[in-house]
Amino acid sequence: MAKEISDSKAAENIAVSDAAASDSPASVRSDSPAEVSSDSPASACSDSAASSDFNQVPMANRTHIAFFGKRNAGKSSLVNAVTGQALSIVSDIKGTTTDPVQKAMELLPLGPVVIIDTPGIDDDGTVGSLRVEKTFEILRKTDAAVLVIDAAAGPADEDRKLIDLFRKRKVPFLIALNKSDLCAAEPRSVHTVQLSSDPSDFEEAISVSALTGEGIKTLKEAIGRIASSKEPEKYILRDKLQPADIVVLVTPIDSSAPKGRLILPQVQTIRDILDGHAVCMVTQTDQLAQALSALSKPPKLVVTDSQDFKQVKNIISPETRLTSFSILMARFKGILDTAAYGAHYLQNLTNGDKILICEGCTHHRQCEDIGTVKLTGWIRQYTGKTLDFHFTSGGQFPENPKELQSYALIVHCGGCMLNRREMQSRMERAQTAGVPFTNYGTLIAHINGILDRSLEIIYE
Ligand SMILES: Nc1nc2c(ncn2[C@@H]2O[C@H](COP(=O)(O)OP(=O)(O)O)[C@@H](O)[C@H]2O)c(=O)[nH]1
Ligand code: SF4
Ligand SMILES: [Mg+2]
Repeated sequence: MAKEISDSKAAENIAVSDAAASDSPASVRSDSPAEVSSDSPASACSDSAASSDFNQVPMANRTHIAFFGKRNAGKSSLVNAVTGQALSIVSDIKGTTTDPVQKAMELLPLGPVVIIDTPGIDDDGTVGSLRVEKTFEILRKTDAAVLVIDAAAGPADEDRKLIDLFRKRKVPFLIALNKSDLCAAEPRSVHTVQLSSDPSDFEEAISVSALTGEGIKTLKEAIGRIASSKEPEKYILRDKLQPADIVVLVTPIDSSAPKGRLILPQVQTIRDILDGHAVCMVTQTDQLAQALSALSKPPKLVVTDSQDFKQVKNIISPETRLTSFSILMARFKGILDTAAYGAHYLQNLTNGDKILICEGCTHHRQCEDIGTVKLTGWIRQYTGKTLDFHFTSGGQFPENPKELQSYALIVHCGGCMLNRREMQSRMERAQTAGVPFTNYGTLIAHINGILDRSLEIIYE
């Protein structure tokens, strides 16, 4: 239920409400690194309401707003003040926030967001550096960042490093100078933070106090502004359809399909087609021929689960456009061009090459079955080479360019649980390391000789 933010009476137009989902412990706090950085499989992929409750906006489609800064700057206190909820534990003991804490909620007028509180970036020791690494994992999926600086202490080297990273990665950010109640400075809401001796090297900062509530309304408005300045809305398919076009979706329900429901890419595609006022028919592969014969005209497009590309290709007429959910997801996440290009690298593989297969979450049996069993078999059969397959899942994705360069090819799942920024960050890391990057659907279409056909609907 929506409720006014308690710390600012004036913030009538900015309200928060819980996504029903996020009361699940997994989505509030998650202790596994893989879970934290991948929107938590429990919350994203399987049973937590955070995104498997399809009445809620999936985590991956929410604007991710994260609070960064040194330990004790007041990040947790500010997260609590901005959301009007006691999400994070506040303490003067350094390092109290040990894992990123994230919560899906409505932040009006912005809409569905995930608010993320991170551990400090100045943590030391082995455990400390693991926490810092988790914080950087969060940065890879951050759509808008708030850098919290203790106003009394001023900016430190760690803050400057973070600002460099925000700038390099083009993450919109703002600086919150917290604990203004402790400063005797003149009462202005906006200050500047000098970052180096170069007079032009500064950033504006908003003066706030999590303790007194001063500046919180201004901060929330500013967060709304930077977060909504992100890219325009992206579509899965609807911009390629005319009203009343017919799209047939082929969704095999086998033993590896989740019980009693469809998976997220299928549900999202159905919704997107309906949003475009087109007509959607859903069938299993075995009933596809019957479904097609019941139509008075051929469909505009058939979308299939990638693993049934071959069967579906043999059932439909050669003139009918055909693509897969995974290819549509690659487009939605902004990686399709690279994925289509990368699929051609199969031809160049040689014996002993290492292939990295990445899954965006950990708990999806259907994808796991495709990634670890079917896909590896198809690649071996197609190339005729002896290949060395490696696997990652959830938040794991190599950061180190040397490690990435040890792979001849990276094949990623559709990434339905990862937000666009995270998928693009993975793709860019592979590109920077010079490693071809593709995805399941694109690669399977290539193996079946129908990649060009699968891309027609998108590039026509
Ligand atoms: N005076 C004052 N203290 C604050 C303010 N914000 C946070 N603190 C205190 O600073 C300490 C660290 O806060 P916390 O939110 O846990 O910092 P974090 O480590 O950055 O998450 C706690 O003792 C808070 O009560 C503020 O605006 N004013
Ligand atoms: S496509 Fe990737 S992220 Fe989506 S359910 Fe499958 S493994 Fe998880
Ligand atoms: Mg904290």
